[in-house]
Amino acid sequence: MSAGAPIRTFDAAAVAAQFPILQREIDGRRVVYLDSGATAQKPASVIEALDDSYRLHNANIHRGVYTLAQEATERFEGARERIARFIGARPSQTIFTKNVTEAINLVAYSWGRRNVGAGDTIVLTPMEHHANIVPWQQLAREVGARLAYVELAEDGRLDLDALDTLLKLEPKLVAVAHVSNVLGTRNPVEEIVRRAHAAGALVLVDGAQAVPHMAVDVEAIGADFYGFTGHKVYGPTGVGVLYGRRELLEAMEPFLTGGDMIGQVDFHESTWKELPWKFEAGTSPYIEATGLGAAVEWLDALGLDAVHAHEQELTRYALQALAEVPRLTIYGPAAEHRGAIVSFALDGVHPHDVAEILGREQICVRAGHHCAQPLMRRLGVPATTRASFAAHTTPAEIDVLVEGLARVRRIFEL
Ligand code: C6P
Repeated sequence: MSAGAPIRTFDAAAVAAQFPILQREIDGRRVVYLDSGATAQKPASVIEALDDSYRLHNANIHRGVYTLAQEATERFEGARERIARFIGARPSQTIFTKNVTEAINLVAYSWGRRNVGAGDTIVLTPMEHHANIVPWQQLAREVGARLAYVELAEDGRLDLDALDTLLKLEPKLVAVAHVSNVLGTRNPVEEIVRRAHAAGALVLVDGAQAVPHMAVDVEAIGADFYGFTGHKVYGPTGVGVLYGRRELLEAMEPFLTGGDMIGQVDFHESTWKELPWKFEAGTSPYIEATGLGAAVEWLDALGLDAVHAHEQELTRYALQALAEVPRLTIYGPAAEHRGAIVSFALDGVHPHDVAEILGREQICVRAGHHCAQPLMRRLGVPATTRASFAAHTTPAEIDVLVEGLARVRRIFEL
């Protein structure tokens, strides 16, 4: 290791050994996967759970009375219980969606269309992913509401005084990322909820970049809605989760309608099932849910606090090592206010070129606007290069990244 204290308490290499894809060599090189912010790789136990579900327990849920169908239903609802426990929620308030994007749209349509009207304000932050901006823009356009953005401080944290100023507008909702997918900023969501509730606003938290990396207790946070996406939590694609406060969910109309979510259907009207099924129209991703259940079980076995401590130390190590790279700008706050994400730019080199050159050596990072174009505008850059870490990331992989950046600088004669 070239900087910082060695990481002793957490055996990331042993964790990495559980990921088949991380054993791959491409062109004679081991894959250095630093793109878990885009999607997490899957440990063998998750792949095996999916395989098991398809091989031995596949039948449509909530329908058949035969053993296979009962098994599939039990496994689906068992996964819901496991995932609910993982985020400190009740199963009835843990709704399966396709991803966090759908979770946010569900709230924007079912709650927003009923509760936000002309002249109302929705408060967002400039660091939101498009998934937590565009649904609110659509709602605002339809009902004549307006959006207001909390200012960022110089280091990429939210300016809570600016939030207080916006709360004087008596907004209906504050929608905020728990962790920014670009700046890595870990927002003080408990404090934001406290202030927003005192002003009479509800709070939706986009937990996509938080849930894989730290223990999240939605009830302790006090959020009215909290969403996350399965594929970033070491689970499969096609499944996400929306948690909502019971009385809000009960008062909301369904988002999507059709099969499975109904009580009775007559020629001209229908009734709905109770929570959470009222919001789960059509055949649910019941196999994927078992994969996500296995993923949170896997994370629980590692221990979220240990994972978080490891990733914090890794982020600190990365920030120190990257700070020594000449002509490199790092975006976002100090390690103690960050999740496992570091975005940066090399002076005079397009972020895509950086990612492309690193990619030739199988160092997988993401470059682009990261679905956060308003934030890019605020930072005054077209794009950044981003390294994001996971439980399996080792300090040696950070060293490989830093060596790769030295090669990029040599190529561009910086
Ligand atoms: N961010 C990234 O590389 P979906 O597509 O619904 O699974 O996740 C959307 C999403 C919402 N909020 C945040 C904070 C996110 O980071 C993401 C996904 C990926 O940063 C893909 S753009």
